[in-house]
Amino acid sequence: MEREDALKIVKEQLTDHRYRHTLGVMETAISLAKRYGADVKKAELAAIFHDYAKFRPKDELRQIILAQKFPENLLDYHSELWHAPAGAYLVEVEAGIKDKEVLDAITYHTSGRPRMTLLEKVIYLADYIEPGRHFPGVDEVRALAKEDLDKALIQAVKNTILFLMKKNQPVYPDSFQTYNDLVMSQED
Ligand code: DGI
Ligand code: FE
Ligand code: FE
Repeated sequence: MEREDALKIVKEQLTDHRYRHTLGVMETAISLAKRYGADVKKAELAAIFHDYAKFRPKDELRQIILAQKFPENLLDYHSELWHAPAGAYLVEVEAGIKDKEVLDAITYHTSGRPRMTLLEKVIYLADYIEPGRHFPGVDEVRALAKEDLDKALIQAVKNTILFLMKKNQPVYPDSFQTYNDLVMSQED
């Protein structure tokens, strides 16, 4: 699917703010894909669709997670996690995206997972550092992203976990497993 067609589909699903975020993720994902050798077209497509389901009703997202056999424990954790896997399903059914690598990058863009693919890492990180993001610590991750994809990703996952813990919020186990897997894969 061409960029303009994909953007048109996604624009209808999002607020203006979220659409601008999507454009930022797209540009950032393309640049990370070029830097680290990921498939640039797949990165572009996954970025455009990554938040497709962000504004769907929670009940609809819950039903999709149950029906599509996504891990049910997702439903015990924050509903912010649901738009990622349910979004991948909706993008396939409603927008006709069939590419499994693209759909996986959408599925894991919020929690990550152990043994993330290069494309999944690119999308997770692009979502975190796109120019519209302003949370504490993001500049440090932006700088790391120019040097080392995994080190940047570790910092992003760590910041997210710490952010949740500071608010006494539960952390989805896959987020911890993502952190552990990345740290244990570091060579030094
Ligand atoms: O959809 P976006 O806002 O662009 O970003 P996202 O898909 O990374 O969603 C992040 C939100 O999800 C963030 O506000 C924190 C929340 N969240 C709740 N529980 C968890 C979680 N994020 C992660 N990574 N792990 C959790 O356990
Ligand atoms: Fe998201
Ligand atoms: Fe996003």
